[in-house]
Amino acid sequence: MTAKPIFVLNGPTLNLLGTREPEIYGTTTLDDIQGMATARAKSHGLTVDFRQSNREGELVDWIIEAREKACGIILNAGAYTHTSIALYDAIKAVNVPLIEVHLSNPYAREPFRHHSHVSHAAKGVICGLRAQGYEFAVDAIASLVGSQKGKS
Ligand code: DHK
Repeated sequence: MTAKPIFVLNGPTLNLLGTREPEIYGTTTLDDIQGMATARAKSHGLTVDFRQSNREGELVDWIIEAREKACGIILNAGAYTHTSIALYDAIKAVNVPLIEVHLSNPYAREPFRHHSHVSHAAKGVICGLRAQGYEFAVDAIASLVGSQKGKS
């Protein structure tokens, strides 16, 4: 088993999942998503360190922390996706594979959501698949870090 966890980092307002605009984000709560990501990671012989913050600087600190402590990063930066050069710079500064996730499909929504600073630094992007996108992101990190569990 890889010793380092996958950091799963969630940005602003994602703590309200389940009741926040359910027609866009679904009814799955962030606790539910944590459980899904944890179970999926376990199936690959991996673990997750799951966090949420409404503060940009805290997300930057966590990405920098991942440089030493994580095997990969899954990031849903919420609205900071579209505004934060600080997050872009932090991702570029760490040599850890990062998968960007969104519950909704930002490209099918308002024009201000069509640009992502995170995408420029991400290894891959998963959007529009709601909570299941986090499971696919765990699969992607497992593949990128060469997890052997489950391979025949
Ligand atoms: C979540 C948010 O909070 C929005 O600001 C993004 C993203 C989309 C999501 O779909 O998970 O635009």
